[in-house]
Amino acid sequence: MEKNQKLIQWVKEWETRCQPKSVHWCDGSEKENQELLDLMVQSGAAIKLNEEKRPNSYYFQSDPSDVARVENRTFICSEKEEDAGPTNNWCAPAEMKEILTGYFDGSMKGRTMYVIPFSMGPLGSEIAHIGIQITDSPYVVVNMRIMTRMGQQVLDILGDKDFVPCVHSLGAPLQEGQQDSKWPSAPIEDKYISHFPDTNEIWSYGSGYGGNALLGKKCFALRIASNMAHRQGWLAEHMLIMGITNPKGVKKYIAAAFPSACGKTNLAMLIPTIPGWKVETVGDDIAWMKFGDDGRLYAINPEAGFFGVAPFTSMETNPNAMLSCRANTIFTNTGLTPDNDIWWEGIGYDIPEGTITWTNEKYDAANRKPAAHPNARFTAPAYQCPAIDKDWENPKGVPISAILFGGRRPGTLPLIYQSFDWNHGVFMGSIAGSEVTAAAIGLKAGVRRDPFAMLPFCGYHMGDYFAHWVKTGVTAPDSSKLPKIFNVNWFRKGSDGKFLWPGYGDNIRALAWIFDRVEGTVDAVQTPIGFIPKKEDINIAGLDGIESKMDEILKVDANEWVAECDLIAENYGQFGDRLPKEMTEQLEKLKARLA
Ligand code: O2Y
Ligand code: MN
Repeated sequence: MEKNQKLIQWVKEWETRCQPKSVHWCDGSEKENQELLDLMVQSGAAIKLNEEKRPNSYYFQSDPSDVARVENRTFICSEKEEDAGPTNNWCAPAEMKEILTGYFDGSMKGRTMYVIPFSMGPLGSEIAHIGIQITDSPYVVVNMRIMTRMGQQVLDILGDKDFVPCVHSLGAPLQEGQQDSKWPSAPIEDKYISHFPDTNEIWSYGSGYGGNALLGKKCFALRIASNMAHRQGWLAEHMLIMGITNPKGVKKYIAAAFPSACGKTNLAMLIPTIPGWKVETVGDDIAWMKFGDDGRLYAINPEAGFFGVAPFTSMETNPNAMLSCRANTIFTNTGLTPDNDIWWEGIGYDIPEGTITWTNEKYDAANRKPAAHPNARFTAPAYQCPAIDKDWENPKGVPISAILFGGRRPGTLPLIYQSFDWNHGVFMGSIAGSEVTAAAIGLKAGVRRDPFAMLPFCGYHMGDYFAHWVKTGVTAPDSSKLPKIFNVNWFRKGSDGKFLWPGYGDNIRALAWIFDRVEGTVDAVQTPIGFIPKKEDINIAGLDGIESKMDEILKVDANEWVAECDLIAENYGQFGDRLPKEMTEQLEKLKARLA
């Protein structure tokens, strides 16, 4: 059948190990997809939603113990421990493979083993890469069909070339006659999300949820791809990609990195509140970037769908996301209404009487349990987004003019500041983070640094990753064509504890300044931390009561920044001699400018 001998051998090896009852090679067809969905409806794993309200869409409830990525069960298994760095859990590859071989032994008994050929990136793009995922989860297959380009056409392109082998098992073998559960998975202590960067392999065991199981996303497109990019001289980043067109019809693309749960999907799909501006979406989560023949940095979205957070997505906060999931969508862990539609907190209308929660109980406002899990998701095809960019599948990618970093910072950071140069921009990325107040979730209160929003996703030593960014600036074919770098902070609060900036569609007002800086049509004020806008250059027309807040919104307080420098130095300490000297220099220069 297939001529890729490595692939055939590899599938055989895993079939022997996992002992499934059958093996199914996914062709990605509509028929195959429907058969899998029907199978899951019959088994009780899925519910078909109301065809009138939510055409061709399905509803799933996960096991309550399997609801999100599990960072403490995620491992980078590089040969040398020091190559994983202080921000990753490490285990020696041989040791991890021995442990996991034991777990995988017979792990697919009673189940079908699916072989999913998938492309991260437009088929045939020079920036794209092919993976093959083995899984015993039909839920994973139907999700991968939305999130990636999947099926026979990928095998046709693969030929006898290399691929990234991704193995996944739910870790729930079925004994003869045993009734399956609605969401099979293994207990938390038996879950392993393991990456082998030296051999480009992924072995994931015990979880059926999101980033743990849809291996093309965080595991491949970020943790393994960041290693490939490091070796090969490109960038694999946790960044949205958007096109912005100004009222004169000039268009530019930007990429933006924000920690998880900072509104990346909302920004990628923003509807501008100032007339004449247009935003179009290329991707909402991941960017792969390479220099093109013209010396500019080009980005593709390696994904083909959105795995978006449902709660608090509404026609008011993100109409484009709501319209993206209007049909042909998989919903996981939302509430389910009596007429078989979905509902979640913040959807913008009252909960219908008789709604069932994600834990399959009748919703009862009195017991304070939400209808949707806070990490409930919709898996929706990207082409359904009304704002999808015409070049979102361009195999060449789109040229990036600006890169943004950001996080949730109630103090210290102004709405926008621009770096003085590339290395200063790398420094800005390296110190990004969010302020954590939620001691309740087991984190120490304070600034949680999330460099480049890659803390959970950088598959190698973070110090080497900073050095890779520095090197990208040095080796760029034409340094004058490098993207300009900015930091944004939508989350600054006033003394009353309220957000100063309105956010959402009004973020275009900050993006417009960034656009004009890239165009070279607007001046800036030089401060110790970088260039900030002149107050009058931010368009605040139509925003009630904002004028009096603009000083506070753009404030750079030297005392706050001196304290920030101490925190940066403390955080940098963990990287030891792998911290590039350029970052230490940037910190010293910042201190000198503040003095
Ligand atoms: O909880 C999960 O498994 C999903 S995590 C996720 C999904 C889509 C986009 N970003 C993220 C993230 O954690 O950054
Ligand atoms: Mn993400």
